[in-house]
This record gives sequence, C-alpha cells and structure tokens, in this order.
Amino acid sequence: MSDPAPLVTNIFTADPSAHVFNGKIYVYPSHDRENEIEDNDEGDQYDMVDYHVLSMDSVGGKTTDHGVALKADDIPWVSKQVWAPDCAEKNGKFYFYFPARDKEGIFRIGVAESDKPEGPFKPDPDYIPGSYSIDPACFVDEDGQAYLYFGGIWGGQLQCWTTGEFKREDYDNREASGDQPAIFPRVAKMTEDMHTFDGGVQEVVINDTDGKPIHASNHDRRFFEAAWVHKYNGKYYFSYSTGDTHFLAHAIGDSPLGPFTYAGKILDPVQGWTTHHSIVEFKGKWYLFYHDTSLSDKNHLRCVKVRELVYDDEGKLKLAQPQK
Ligand code: FUB
Repeated sequence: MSDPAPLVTNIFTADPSAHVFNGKIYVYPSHDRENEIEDNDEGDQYDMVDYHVLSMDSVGGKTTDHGVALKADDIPWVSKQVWAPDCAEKNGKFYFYFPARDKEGIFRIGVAESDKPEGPFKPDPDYIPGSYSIDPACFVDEDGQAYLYFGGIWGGQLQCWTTGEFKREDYDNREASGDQPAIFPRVAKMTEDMHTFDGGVQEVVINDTDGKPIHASNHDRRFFEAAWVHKYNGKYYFSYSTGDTHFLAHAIGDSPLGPFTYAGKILDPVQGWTTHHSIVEFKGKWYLFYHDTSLSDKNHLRCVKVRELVYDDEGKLKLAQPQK
C-alpha cells in the first residue's frame, strides 16, 4: 500500500497512544517542536513543552486537534522534555500519564486528571512516587485493575536503574552484551484512584522463542522503549520498539505481568530514528498508530500515521497491507 498520510500537518506529532473513549478514537501524542539542538543519543533534540490531544470519529476521516491539554510550565516537578504520554479511563475520569525530566535531570512519570478525554488535564504536584524512566503506557484489564508499563534504555535512562536506585554513572554503560538477559521494561499495578503505584515495580520479562530471556546482544528483538499492552482472545500482547534496529515488535503472554514470548516484528524501519506506536480495536478492526519523519525529514519533527493490523492463525500480528 502507498504510505499513509499524516493524521495532522498543523503540528508535529509522535509517540501516538490511541484509545477508544465515548465511541471515538482519541490519540495522545508527543508534540514535537522546532529547535536547533543537534541529534544525540540522550535525545536532547526531543525538547517538547506541551501536549495536544487528537480525536477522530472514523479511521481515515477528519482528525480534530483539541489544542493544548497540558503544559510543562504548569507542572511543578518538571524541568524539561515532556515525552511520550498515554491516557486511561477509570470510573468516568481520564488519567494522563507522561514522562519528563525532574529538576535533577532524572526522567520520572507524572499523572494529570480530567473529566474529559481531551482535557485540559490537572497535574499532580509531584511525580508518581517510585516512578522512573520514560514511555508510560496504561492498560486497564477487564477486571478494572490498571497496570502502568514504562521504561526506555539509553536516553530514557532505564540502564541507570538496575539496582532500583538511580545510578547516573551507569548512563554510559548503556546495556550488556552477549547472552546476558536484556534490560527489561517495568510494570506497576495502579491504585484504585490511578494516582500511585499499588506495591512495587516489577520487571516485565520478554522471553525468546526458546523460552529463555531475550539476550542483550539481540538488538533485533530486545526491548528498547515504547511499551504498549493490549488484550486479544484472552491473551496479553506486549509490543515495543527495538530502538537502534528500528523495529516495532510484539510478544504474547498469559498474564499482564508477563512473562511474554517474542512473536515477531509488526513494522519494519520507517523514516527517522525513533519508532513508537499503539494498538487499538475500533469497530471490529485493529489499528497500529505509529510515527515517521516524512513531514520534515528531521528526527525530532515527526508525524503520526495509522495502518490496519490483522492476526494470523497463531494469533500473531501483522500489517493488513504489506509495508513498502
Ligand atoms: O518522543 C521522545 C522519545 O522518542 C519517546 O519517549 C521515545 O519513545 C521516542 O519515540
């Protein structure tokens, strides 16, 4: 199929988290902005300062930009870089989760609340206690229990948290090599009010097809960032970006806490360094929201797109139309 068009072109958008709320698709993206910062592995060029919410009544139809839903300037604990967000609904309220650097330059995760899916969102004064790194994704299971997945290595600092304490000196160690297990994403159960972790943070183990944890050296398969969880036919699907190899991949498990078993790539590399997505069902079809840099040809000025997904006979995901 020909390359899909960006959902919006009035602003640069990335990291789309899509959900169906009140019968419409709402997309919670990062809002990229122009700057002169050179690309580096810390991701300094992703220097975002606010969030917009998008919505649409149908896939392929008009996309509405609801304007600014939350600003970094209004969040007391944030110093800079409001990165990839997500939103969840519980008991008629909407909870917007977002990562940002705190005043010490450490990535943390905050929460903001609204009565409406498009916001505006009122942020809590401090980050979620015990939260760290980037790319929160909130999955609410059928029993009402919410789980917050998060983490990203290198610029997302997850490699600094191997002991449970932040070790700045581990930043440059990046990740192990050889057949040691990769660094895995994290998950925490959310309390009923959706504002704090209920218990501790756990590792989300992703096993390879041999049943052993994916090796750190397997950059085509190991987790880098962009966690997303959805449920299909009673199974839990954990999807993610492989970072420096630029794939979107997925793994399947029987519990929202894992372990998950690698099930293949969903998307081959697109234009631009980062790749980050979400997966959502709408009116009986499944969709992949993702981004590329086709609107700008610059890594930090991205645009959100959508493609249809299907499941094969084994329940593995693939694009409905092949990627060109
Ligand atoms: O948008 C900033 C960062 O780039 C996100 O947090 C990552 O997932 C990558 O897309």
